[in-house]
Amino acid sequence: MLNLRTCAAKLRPLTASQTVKTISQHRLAAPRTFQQIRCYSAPVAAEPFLSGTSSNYVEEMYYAWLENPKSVHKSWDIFFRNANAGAAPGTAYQSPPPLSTRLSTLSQAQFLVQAQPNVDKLVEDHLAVQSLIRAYQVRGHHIAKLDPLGISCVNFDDAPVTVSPNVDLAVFKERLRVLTVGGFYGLDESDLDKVFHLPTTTFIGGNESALPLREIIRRLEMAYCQHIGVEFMFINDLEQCQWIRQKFETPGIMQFTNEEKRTLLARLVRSTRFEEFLHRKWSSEKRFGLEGCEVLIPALKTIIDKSSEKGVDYVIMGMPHRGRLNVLANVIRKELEQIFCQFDSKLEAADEGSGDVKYHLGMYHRRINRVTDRNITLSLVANPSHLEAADPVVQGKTKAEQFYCGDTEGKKVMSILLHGDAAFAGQGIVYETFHLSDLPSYTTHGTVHVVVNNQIGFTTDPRMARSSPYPTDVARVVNAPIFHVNADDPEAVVYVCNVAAEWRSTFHKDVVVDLVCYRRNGHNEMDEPMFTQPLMYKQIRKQKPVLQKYAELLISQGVVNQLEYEEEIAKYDKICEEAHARSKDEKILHIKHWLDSPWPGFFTLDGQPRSMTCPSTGLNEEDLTHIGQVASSVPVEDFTIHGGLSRILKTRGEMVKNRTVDWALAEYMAFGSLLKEGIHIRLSGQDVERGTFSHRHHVLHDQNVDKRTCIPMNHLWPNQAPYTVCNSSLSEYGVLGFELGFAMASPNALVLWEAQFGDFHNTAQCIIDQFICPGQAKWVRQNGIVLLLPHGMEGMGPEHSSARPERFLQMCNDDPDVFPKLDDFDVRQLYDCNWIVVNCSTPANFFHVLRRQILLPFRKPLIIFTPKSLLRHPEARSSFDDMLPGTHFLRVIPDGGPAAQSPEQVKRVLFCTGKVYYDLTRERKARQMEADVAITRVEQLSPFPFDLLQQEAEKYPAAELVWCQEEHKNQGYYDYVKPRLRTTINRAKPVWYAGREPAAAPATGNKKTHLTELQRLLDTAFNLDAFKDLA
Ligand SMILES: Cc1ncc(C[n+]2csc(CCOP(=O)(O)OP(=O)(O)O)c2C)c(N)n1
Ligand SMILES: [Mg+2]
Repeated sequence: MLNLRTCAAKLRPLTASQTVKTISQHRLAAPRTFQQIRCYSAPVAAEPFLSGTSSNYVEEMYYAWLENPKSVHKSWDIFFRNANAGAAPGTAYQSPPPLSTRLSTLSQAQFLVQAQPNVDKLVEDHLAVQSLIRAYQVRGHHIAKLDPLGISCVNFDDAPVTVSPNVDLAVFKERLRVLTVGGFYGLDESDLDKVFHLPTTTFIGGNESALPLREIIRRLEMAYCQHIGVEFMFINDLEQCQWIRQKFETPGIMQFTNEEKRTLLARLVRSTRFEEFLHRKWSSEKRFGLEGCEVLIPALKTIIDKSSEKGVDYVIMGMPHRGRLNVLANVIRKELEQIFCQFDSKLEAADEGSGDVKYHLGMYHRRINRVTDRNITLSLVANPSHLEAADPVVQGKTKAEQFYCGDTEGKKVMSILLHGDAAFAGQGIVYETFHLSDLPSYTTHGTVHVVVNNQIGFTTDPRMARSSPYPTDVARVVNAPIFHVNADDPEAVVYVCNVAAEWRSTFHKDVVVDLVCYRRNGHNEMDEPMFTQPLMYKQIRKQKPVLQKYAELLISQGVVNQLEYEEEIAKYDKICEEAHARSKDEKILHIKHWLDSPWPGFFTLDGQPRSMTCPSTGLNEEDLTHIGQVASSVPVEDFTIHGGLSRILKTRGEMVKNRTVDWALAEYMAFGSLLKEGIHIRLSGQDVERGTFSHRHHVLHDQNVDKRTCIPMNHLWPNQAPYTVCNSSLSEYGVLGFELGFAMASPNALVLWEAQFGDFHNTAQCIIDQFICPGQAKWVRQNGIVLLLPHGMEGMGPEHSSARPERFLQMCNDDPDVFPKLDDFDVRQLYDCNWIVVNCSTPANFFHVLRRQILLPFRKPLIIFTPKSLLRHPEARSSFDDMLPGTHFLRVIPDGGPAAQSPEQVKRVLFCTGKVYYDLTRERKARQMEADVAITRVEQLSPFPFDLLQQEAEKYPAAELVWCQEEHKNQGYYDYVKPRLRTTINRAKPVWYAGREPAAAPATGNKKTHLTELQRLLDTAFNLDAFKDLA
């Protein structure tokens, strides 16, 4: 009996009085002595194989068995079970089961175990404790006290609980109802003082490996249910989960020195007093203040400090309106007078362009980080009002900066993205951007996301703004941990920000900090929030500002005294006042001071292009031949390509021998030649590596070795720039934004985004409308991104037919009614435009326009409508002769046939652009009208080649002028071209239209109708009487 009871006692949880501290002390101490309850002497001595020295070993084994019975040998498992079950001395040991288990032995052991209901209870209790720990880890954030207002809009119980060592089980049972299925897993009051071994999946023990249940609960509450709610258990990587547990569970881990507390207070002073200063000086100006989330400033500074400590020296940020001026002033350290003078409505703008409101402008600043004493560059990307639209742009810029400094793992350059709660949940671009985060050619190796979760979006509260419990749930798709934190607890905020930065530098993955806060004022300072959120705002009115709360706390702790606190305030107020006085000396507003991506060396010191000329974009014969040969070969050994591809490369080789190029080769020539000149090229978009139309084949795939690829373009020249070609995710908004950001980083790169079909660009409309089209006008920054938009009516139906040229043309800034008076027309006109829109009809012209993009002394976005059927059209070929030195991009290609020889005989000039040219020439030939009708191709639509078209029109004095397009009349180019053509001829003649009727859809879905329409437009184009009655 004695033996049985002692053995049972060994396996029973310890009582609270025998805390694990005692156990661990014993476990570490040598020689070991055991208190009575832990004493093995009697039963152990009775076992034939146990001696005094082996008992240590047995004890280790026993602990291991308690945690996991499978972790010990089967024989020990049976021994411990039997001993626990009360086997008589000497009988607990069973020899290991033979391979052919003797049933009688096994069933005897099982009988022993089953005979003891206590064992089941013990196992159940341990399992219950494990489940309990897990429940806190998985769902503790649901009952954390995250909402400073205490009116949590998240639909979880938020019953505040005071965590004291005297755990009140009734309270916890109620709380755990939320956390656990079936309450408390069968544990009850009597279990509170029992000691349980802690699984390896928790760190609440610190140095202890077992704790009384009461303490387990208390520590879990401390870790998971205070002002920090950690959401991470969905992450499917054990090491990452352990890392997070360790950061939040380790007892006493959230400690701050007095110095750190004082720094935090000083940062809160700056943040708070900055808003107060603006409010005092410009009480009726919109500034989208930070009041209610002042802690954002110390939060960001903490992330930057920690990242700098870990080796980051360039941080690229994107953020919405809320608190932006404060971030500029106190995080990026923009000179205060520069910010204040933006409020002066009388200042004139120094720079051309529209400029932008102060809370959209960007910034670039390099300074010393005072905490780490290391240089840090901070850049805030300018953004439009469109919330979250800057996210992919920031990522693209970050990727580019990493690329150019060889930072392949994101150790030096990182991005921080700020979000509002409503926008983060509502805007699809957030999701698209998250899905770029782990793709090899798009990853920035981890972004720290900070959500200013003021629990409202303009006038809409979260119940109406999202279907997910948290605004941050979108981040779960990429396994990003999410740290919710009560923004009224500055130390908790700083703690999670430190962890977030460490997470990023450890795992190079995204992480989210959700600052649960409130918005003290209306959406902007003019708004009355009580109209729509009366109860919330009654509560907000009662809310003590966080600075006051924290100052009182530190004063009560003796960390600072009242006087020091007041001095800190006075010091910063004085800084603001002095800067304000200086701001009055500013006479002119310089948007240039708000540039987010300077290109040192590219412009003159005062920001002008270094010349106003563009050299010939032609290339010498050897280079053309060399590039052509590489493009038609496999430049690595033992590499088997697909037979079909071999034939394609062979055809290419023959073209090179014949000194001709098709579209794909022309592109190759342009890219290859720029690479030689040190220009990095990045081509991104859906399926661009092969090309949607299977014409490009820039990445070769070994047919015998999985994932073995070769990019011949990277085997062209010894010291060439790298070529990046990357199939993107199926996103337009995200990927185009990303490439735009990539192109922002350097003028010495050709960055191209290709749409699968041109019409898909409209899901990226925001990037086109808000960034590409007006970017330079709003933010004085240039961008040379190229959009390749497959376009053309091929009878493929309403989709896939139109890249919507009319939309791009409608947004061009050239005046339809004014003939520009320019000296160096072609380059100057390019300099003045907001973007360049072209539709090339020959491969050579495509080659030239790509090269011109880089050889120009400035950068403009370039929109190219690219062909589909012309990719393989036998006539759509160019000779090397059109690409040699001295040749250049042709804005207009005049007729070179009989019509041009006797221009005065010509009865009609057909102006057109793109692929319809080939239909027109075929038809003209068939009708033998080559001397009657001239066909002039407008290759550069915008800026409009007024000068060249004027020459063309004057060349054919007797001719009618007709614009011909295959697109419907209300689409395509007609509306853009007609008034401009009229201006070139001083409105002396009408400009007629030959093309499809106006329509709602871009094209018919019926092939026959398509062909009928085409024939009809050709008939009109060549019927010289077509416009007689209309004249
Ligand atoms: C794409 C887009 N849609 C609508 C708006 C208009 N708008 C400006 S702020 C705002 C509310 C934003 O709420 P939230 O993201 O929570 O940020 P907060 O203002 O609360 O900081 C809205 C709807 C916008 N700027 N962008
Ligand atoms: Mg909000």
